[in-house]
Amino acid sequence: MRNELPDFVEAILDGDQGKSFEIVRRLRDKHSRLDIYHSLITPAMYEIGKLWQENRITVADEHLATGVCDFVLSQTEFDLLQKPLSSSKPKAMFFSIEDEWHQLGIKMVSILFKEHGWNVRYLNANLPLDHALNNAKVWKPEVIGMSISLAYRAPDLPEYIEAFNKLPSRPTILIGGRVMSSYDLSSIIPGNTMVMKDLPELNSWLKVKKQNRRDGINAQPNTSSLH
Ligand code: B12
Repeated sequence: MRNELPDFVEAILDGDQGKSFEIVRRLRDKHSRLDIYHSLITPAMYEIGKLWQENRITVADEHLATGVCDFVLSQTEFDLLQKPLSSSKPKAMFFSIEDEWHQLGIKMVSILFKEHGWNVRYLNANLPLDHALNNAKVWKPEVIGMSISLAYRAPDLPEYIEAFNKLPSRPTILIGGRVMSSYDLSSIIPGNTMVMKDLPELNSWLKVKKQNRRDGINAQPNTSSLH
């Protein structure tokens, strides 16, 4: 997929939805969603970040590229259109914490959960704790996934985790995002939280979960990724 990366970056910077989508559509014949998210769209957005940081593109260019990526991501979700809640499927909710506007990563995570047969609520970015908590109390998801990109937002994470840990439904809490893959935050993250560095790690966990469900076992988190 390395060959397509420069063309994809150019297409999103041009605001060219057709070309960007066409690149992804062609790759989808041979590659999984996971591969496309991990090896094309994520590195493309990191490259946009680098160009932005080096002042080689403007904020407007970066916004345009983000919008096209979001469009392409939504297209990859089309064959997973969710039917009304299916009681046989487990539930998972996802969001980025308050004042955290980065949302492409958590959107990818939510789509991968759908692909693995979950009922998903994707609550987008910038979700204050009380609203997240209310939704979790009423909907009772088995998994709550949060994303964080900005290092300065990390100090708020423990408050979210502690609040979800007190829920009687005892959800599994997943945390990921740029901050989690770039820094060791184990000192501020409560011990029973699953911190994931990337999508392949998430995908392995989802596979184990699926297999355990088939076997009638309630999957225990992989202790290697516990912090
Ligand atoms: C696009 C972008 C924006 C857009 C976001 C729009 C949107 N709708 O998402 C906008 C313009 C809003 C924005 C604003 C800002 N941004 Co910005 N942004 C970016 C950029 C270029 C790309 C982000 C992105 O989409 N990446 C692609 C996704 C797919 O990657 P990801 O989030 O890491 O997710 C992957 C994994 O981490 C993982 N993952 C993510 N979440 C989860 C969750 C779980 C449960 C799991 C399992 C896995 C997982 O899976 C994903 C797929 O591989 C990055 C550069 C970068 N390197 O990321 C900067 C970047 C994140 N931004 C940065 C900054 C500084 C800002 C601003 C403060 C700038 C400003 N001065 O205003 C504001 C803050 C706004 C706010 N309060 O949130 C810095 C952060 C630096 C830091 N140390 O914290 C970066 C790194 C740019 C830079 N190089 O300086 N930004």
